[in-house]
Amino acid sequence: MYQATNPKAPPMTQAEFDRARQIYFERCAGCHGVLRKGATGKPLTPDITQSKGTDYLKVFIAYGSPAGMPNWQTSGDFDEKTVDLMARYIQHDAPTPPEFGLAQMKQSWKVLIPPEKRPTRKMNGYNIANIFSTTLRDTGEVALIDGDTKQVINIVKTGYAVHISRLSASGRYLFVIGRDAKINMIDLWMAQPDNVAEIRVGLEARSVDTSKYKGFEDKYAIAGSYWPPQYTIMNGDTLEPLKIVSTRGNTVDTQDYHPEPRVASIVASHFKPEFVVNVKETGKTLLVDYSNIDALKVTEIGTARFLHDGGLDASKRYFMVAANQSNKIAAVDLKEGKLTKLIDVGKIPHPGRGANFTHPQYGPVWATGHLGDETISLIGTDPVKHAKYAFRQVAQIKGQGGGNLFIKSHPKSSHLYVDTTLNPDPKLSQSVAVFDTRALDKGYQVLPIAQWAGLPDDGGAKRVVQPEFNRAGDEVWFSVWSAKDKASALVVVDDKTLKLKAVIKDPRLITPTGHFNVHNTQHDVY
Ligand code: DHE
Repeated sequence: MYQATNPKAPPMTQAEFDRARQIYFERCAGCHGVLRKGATGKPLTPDITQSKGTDYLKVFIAYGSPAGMPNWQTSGDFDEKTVDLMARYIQHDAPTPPEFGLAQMKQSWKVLIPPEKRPTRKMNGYNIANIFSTTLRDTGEVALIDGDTKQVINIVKTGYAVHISRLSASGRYLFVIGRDAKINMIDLWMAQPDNVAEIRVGLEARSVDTSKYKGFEDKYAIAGSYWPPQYTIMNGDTLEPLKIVSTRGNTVDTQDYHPEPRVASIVASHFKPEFVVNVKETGKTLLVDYSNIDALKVTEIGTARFLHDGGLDASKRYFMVAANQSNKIAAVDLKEGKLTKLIDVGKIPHPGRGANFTHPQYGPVWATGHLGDETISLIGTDPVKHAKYAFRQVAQIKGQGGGNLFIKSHPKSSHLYVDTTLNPDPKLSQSVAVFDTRALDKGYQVLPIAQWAGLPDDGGAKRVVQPEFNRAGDEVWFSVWSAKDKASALVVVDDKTLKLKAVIKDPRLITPTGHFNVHNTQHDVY
């Protein structure tokens, strides 16, 4: 039996405990925290879970909730036994994983092709700016897809349950981070683009970006870890780890010490040689000046707790980041280095990088959808010509339902696409809502993306996730995401006509989720 440190926890064998610990780490820690103190998901410390009891917890794990808790059993991810296992496990004290410092990073670091052996010019005929990097979540790979021909260029091996892709300032290198904190650096100039360097920066991570300021293009990469809670600055063409900085510290409001303040989104400023590092549990946005990393200057801006994802406004001056359990968006001024405003929005904002468009009345706005309700909040972002609307929620429009993950527009488009990936109703999770940004009050049109994919009726969840525009801004890509053993596809929609343009099917496209167009990601176009 497992020697429980908590006498009231239900019994488990050592083998059960080890299996549950692994499952928790892979499936649950992202939302609830390694130490289970809660963030996107509720806290699950034994004082709370034991009072609920195993039966209650089992129902919650099996069926999920409209506020974003996945339905682990009914989706087919967990069987009944696993649900029971996890319900018992979370009533035990959370084990603390080991630290991960420079020595471990160096051990994992591989330069597969050193810079001097890499091509000196582009060696392929691809229109690199229109390549898409699509996350294949459960295979630990990304698919590089030619946006012009819709053909798969290469399937590149990466870390476990890849999270995001980001580009170097030049657009040549693609950086991919796995949940296991493995970073892969892919050279898009190679005849067949592939990995040239890799490293692990911790045990769990979600974010990576590169230096974008003039004079520092392609010089540094940065990755934020969930565990250990820290960020690491690396050499931009080899991934050699240069500087590791812990984010442990005190929360913005109660100023209590937090042992696990995880690094959520990171973005590179275009205004200064700075990385914008958002620390979830302490609710702090750090502006990390990389102009001299031996004398690192960090501006600590108190924002709000449980920072998650966010993006730049159209001028790129303001970083708009969701504090998702505070139901707020923090607008951080990257030119002045200060918090401009905390803005109240709907329940659990989840913008991805958000969507920028010009509203007929309010001028430039940045928009976010919500996990916890059906609204889309519009925030004015032009303090010069539209001062009275700036950094306020100027409108709240109604979408299909809660469970929204991503929302997208493009400077050349007059459409706003809103997914409802995590809504428990398959009708909603398998379709997207499209608004005309010139007439938002007219409501939305529903596109049946999963149906358009024409996949076999194999019981797959076929969740539609993450609208992403191509380079030209005239087509929008979606993933139709089913479990590992079920068929998935990508669906491409013509932005003008809102008609189906192409379906990309390939047996290698297993569990596609996020996708990142090279040009739009490189230049923060969204
Ligand atoms: Fe994500 C972005 C964390 C679950 C797909 N996700 C992010 C970012 C963070 C984050 C911190 C911002 C990175 C940045 O911009 O630097 N995501 C988490 C979690 O902690 C969470 C809730 C649970 C977990 O265990 O990981 C989680 N995310 C998911 C998924 O289940 C998704 C839908 C599918 C998948 O591939 O895992 C998913 N997350 C994405 C995508 C982005 C993202 C596609 C990038 C959005 C963008 O437009 O930049």
